[in-house]
Amino acid sequence: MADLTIYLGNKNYSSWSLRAWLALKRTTVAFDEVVVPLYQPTSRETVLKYSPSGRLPALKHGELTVWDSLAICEYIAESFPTFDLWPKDPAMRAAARAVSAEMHAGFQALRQHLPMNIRSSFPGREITAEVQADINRIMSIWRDCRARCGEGQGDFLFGHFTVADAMYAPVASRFRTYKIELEREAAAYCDAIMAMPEIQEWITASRNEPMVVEQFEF
Ligand SMILES: N[C@@H](CCC(=O)N[C@@H](CS)C(=O)NCC(=O)O)C(=O)O
Repeated sequence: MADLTIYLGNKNYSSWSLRAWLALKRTTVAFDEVVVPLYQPTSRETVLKYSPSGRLPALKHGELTVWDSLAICEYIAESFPTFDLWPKDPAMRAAARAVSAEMHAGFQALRQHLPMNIRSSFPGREITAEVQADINRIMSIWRDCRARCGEGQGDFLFGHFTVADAMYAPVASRFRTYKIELEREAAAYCDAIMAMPEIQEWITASRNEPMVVEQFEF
């Protein structure tokens, strides 16, 4: 049993869980994981054993519990600094934190209308003006981040993988599930995220989950 355990919601649906897990997985440190199937009659009671907010993900490190995806990413970045989960340059780091916070706090329309369903493909969903506005803002964020780090600096938002990529990875998955039309650079970024071995491992696990949730908002 590792000293670190991450508690996750269903891998197919829980975008917040994916964010924290991906940041942790990228460190290559050993950890255990526990998936709690959400939206079952006993889910809330089980989740509350691991997370005081009643929501997942949550991370246990020894005696410490950290809940909330962004707080977990921050904690992982601080605990394992050699993995450079934030950009080293202060200006880039500030930008990476700003776009991560914007994802964490926003894009309600996108999250509501295009929920994560990483193992599935649902082309042709109606894209409302609000959802399109979220998509446009996300493409603009990605363009801006890529412009800051310069040409030929790696495939991720700030060149190498950072927490910002963990925060936007479920968006790349949603864009693929719903076959969203994207500008070329955004499509290339989504391809880079979806090709990550860690994402492929998560998708394989999501396919092995028997549960299907019809009505959800993750
Ligand atoms: N702000 C939280 C949101 C966590 C969240 O909403 N988790 C969902 C799963 S993706 C959950 O636990 N839902 C269970 C429920 O609401 O009962 C975070 O960033 O971790």
